[in-house]
Amino acid sequence: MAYQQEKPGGEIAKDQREFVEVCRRTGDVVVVDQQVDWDLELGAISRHATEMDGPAVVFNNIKDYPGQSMFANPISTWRRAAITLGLPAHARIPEIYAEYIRRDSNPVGPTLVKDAACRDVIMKGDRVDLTQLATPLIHEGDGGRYLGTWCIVVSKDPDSGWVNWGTYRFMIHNKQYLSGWPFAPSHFGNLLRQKYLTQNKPMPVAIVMGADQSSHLAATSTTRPGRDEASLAGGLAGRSIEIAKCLDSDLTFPACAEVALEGEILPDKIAMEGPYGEYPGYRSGEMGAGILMKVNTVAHRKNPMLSMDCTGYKDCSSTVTALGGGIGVQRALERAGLPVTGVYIPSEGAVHLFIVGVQKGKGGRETTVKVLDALTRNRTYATKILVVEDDVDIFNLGEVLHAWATRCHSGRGIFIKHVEGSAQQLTPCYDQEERERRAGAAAAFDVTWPPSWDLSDIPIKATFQAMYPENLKKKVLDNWKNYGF
Ligand SMILES: Cc1cc2nc3c(=O)[nH]c(=O)nc-3n(C[C@H](O)[C@H](O)[C@H](O)COP(=O)(O)O)c2cc1C
Ligand SMILES: [Mn+2]
Repeated sequence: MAYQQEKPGGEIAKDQREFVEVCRRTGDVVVVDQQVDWDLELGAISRHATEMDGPAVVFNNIKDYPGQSMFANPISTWRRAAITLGLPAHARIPEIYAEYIRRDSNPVGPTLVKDAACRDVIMKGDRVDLTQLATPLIHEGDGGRYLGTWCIVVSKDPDSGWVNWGTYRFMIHNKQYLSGWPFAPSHFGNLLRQKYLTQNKPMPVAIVMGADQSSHLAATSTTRPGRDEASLAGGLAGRSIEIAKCLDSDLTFPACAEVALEGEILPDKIAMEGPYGEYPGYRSGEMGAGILMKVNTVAHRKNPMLSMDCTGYKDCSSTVTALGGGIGVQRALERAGLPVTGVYIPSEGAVHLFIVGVQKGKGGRETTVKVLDALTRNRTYATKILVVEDDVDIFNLGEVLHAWATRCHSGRGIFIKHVEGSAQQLTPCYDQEERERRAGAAAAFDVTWPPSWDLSDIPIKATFQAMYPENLKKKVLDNWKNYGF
């Protein structure tokens, strides 16, 4: 299918259905009316589509689930990240980053409304049956059917009242229970441990699906604790997001969501969870102890359109982390006083490879080691960090690879740091024993010229840009067509 060059018109979709419509106009969604099986077929189609950098998919005809549909891979390409931010679908990655930064710096508080779109059908108590929602078995070998992937998980700090939105995976345990696996250092993991488990209190929680993409993008961003993701979503959308209260608690969620599950994490129970085909691009872990959520209320629209990320190599998770995460990392490095000019976390590197741009002449060993220290302090997601000078376009992987291969001194330009307690356990190259200790390592590559070198010592790039006089370059470009190109 050919992509259209049409502008999405600058408007930002207010809910999931509008977003699908905008994607339809730009060729960024395929609507599948043919029946597909929730048992692996839906997942296989979604996986193949995202690996091709292809369109998102709406499945309208899911075996055993008449009347329900599924929106898969909402933001797994840069085109759909651009559309989410109201940019033309063909916007370049640096433009998408710049737009995100602009919107992120202008948060807009949410508006509390009475009605939520998802109240057409309500199941409560014993009538709750999670298997009545069209939930796929996404990959072969998954521990179960994952219902929460492209979801917003709502929780609250009972002391400050801060409401946290995040995206964390949840698997159907049985009709009334879900099991989950929030990383220990996530906001949800922290709140659960510090504010509920230690007091043996159940934690109220809501999981919503099929909201507007501004809210989903905000939920997946890397923000500081205490920052209101609903206001960030408002900034990303350029308008106040309508939020509604849960039926059973005062948790608030995007009022346009198609499905809302309300319940509580039980402090004294664990449940088996995983394995799952995860964002590093591998099936990660074995079935292990996860948290257990009792679902007390299910509410959904009459013909709900659920949402999912077909997690794995080049998924929504690694794409949105490239955006919100890259900018979060840049801010953290700026706060640490480093001469950073940009951060790119390419989805091909699955959140393990961070490319950090620094001002020309301010690189070298000292800066590289400081970047390595800053990026291994709390959560060690990056296992490879490339520090490059700003004459290298960090968004151009070819240029970055060229600089890395040629400028990084293999004898003295590589720095390694071992971490204990902060490593990301899903990192594929860690062994079981390291995972248990949350131990790991990160390497930083100094891809900059030594600051001690004179300008005259620095090799000149053998490129069109660098090797010819300005007036000749201009002449060549002006005559490009005349030469016969
Ligand atoms: C589809 C998807 C699934 C995710 N699953 C998890 C998960 O199971 N556990 C987790 O801790 N983080 C998961 N993440 C990453 C978090 O969403 C991300 O770290 C985000 O910043 C969390 O918000 P927080 O900073 O409010 O904790 C997932 C992200 C996406 C996009
Ligand atoms: Mn948060």
